Amino acid sequence: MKKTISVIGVPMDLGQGRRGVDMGPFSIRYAGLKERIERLGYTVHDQGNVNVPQAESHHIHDEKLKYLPEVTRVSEDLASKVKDVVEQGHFPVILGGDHSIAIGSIAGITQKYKKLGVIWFDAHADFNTEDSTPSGNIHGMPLACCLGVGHEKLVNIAGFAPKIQPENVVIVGARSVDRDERLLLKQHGIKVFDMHEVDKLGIAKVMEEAIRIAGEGTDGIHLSLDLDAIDPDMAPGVGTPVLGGITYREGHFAMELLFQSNKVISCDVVEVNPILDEHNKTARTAVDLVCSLLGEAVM
Ligand code: B3U
Ligand code: MN
Ligand code: MN
Repeated sequence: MKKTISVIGVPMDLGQGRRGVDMGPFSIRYAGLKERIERLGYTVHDQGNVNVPQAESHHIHDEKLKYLPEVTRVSEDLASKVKDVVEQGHFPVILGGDHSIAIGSIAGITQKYKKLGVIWFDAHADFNTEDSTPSGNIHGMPLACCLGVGHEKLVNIAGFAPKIQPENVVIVGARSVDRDERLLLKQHGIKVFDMHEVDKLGIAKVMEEAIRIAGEGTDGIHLSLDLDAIDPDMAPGVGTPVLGGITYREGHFAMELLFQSNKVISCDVVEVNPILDEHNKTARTAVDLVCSLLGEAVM
């Protein structure tokens, strides 16, 4: 029997500086997410959206941690929604919103999957803290938070920390990492397959290693898919596009290998911004990738 997929939207744009990413869940649904997944033989429950406060009705109190109280509140809400869904045995597909939502999604998933492996697909490392951040944007910090590194409010979502261990975490697709962030990654022993390594080793070898790191001895793998990992030619609608990304074919091949590993239990799909997009191309790329992750090409 195929797993039931639960879709949860998080229209969050408080974790970064460019408006419009709050419409990500709408644009991904509009691109046919539910119908496409149903066509693969899954049952899909759309759980609707988590409530996110409007930026205009709130002030920035801390330039190094913008909208900290609001992001904290949404993360707690999301964590409890995701926990319910995984406890029912569903596979959550969590739609951002900016990448700060991964703090809440991983806090929810790890209440069931205690030893979780994480594959972080991203042009960035999202490993800043309030001390290293160049922007104060929390979407540059979620991976660090999940490892217990960062502001105590964000680190302790759902009342425990850390959520994950460095030896089960791997970043794929990085090509824009800040100087201090790089030191933090080294210090915490995080494996990073940047674009140099994707070019050198090929995506098949990179994914084989990534699946080993995140999958061996863990209860499952969570894929946190930032669309800016993909090259801007297929994913132009993101807040911080970076040239030289994962190609469409590499992206699909990576998703197919993840499907074949049989270890993926959940995913985030983040940073899709329809205001910056070309005719919803990025949302369509996102749906295509999720379908490959769920076995569309290799049934
Ligand atoms: N590392 C930078 C930029 C950034 C992180 N994530 C995205 N952009 N999408 C920062 O602000 O922390
Ligand atoms: Mn990211
Ligand atoms: Mn990114």
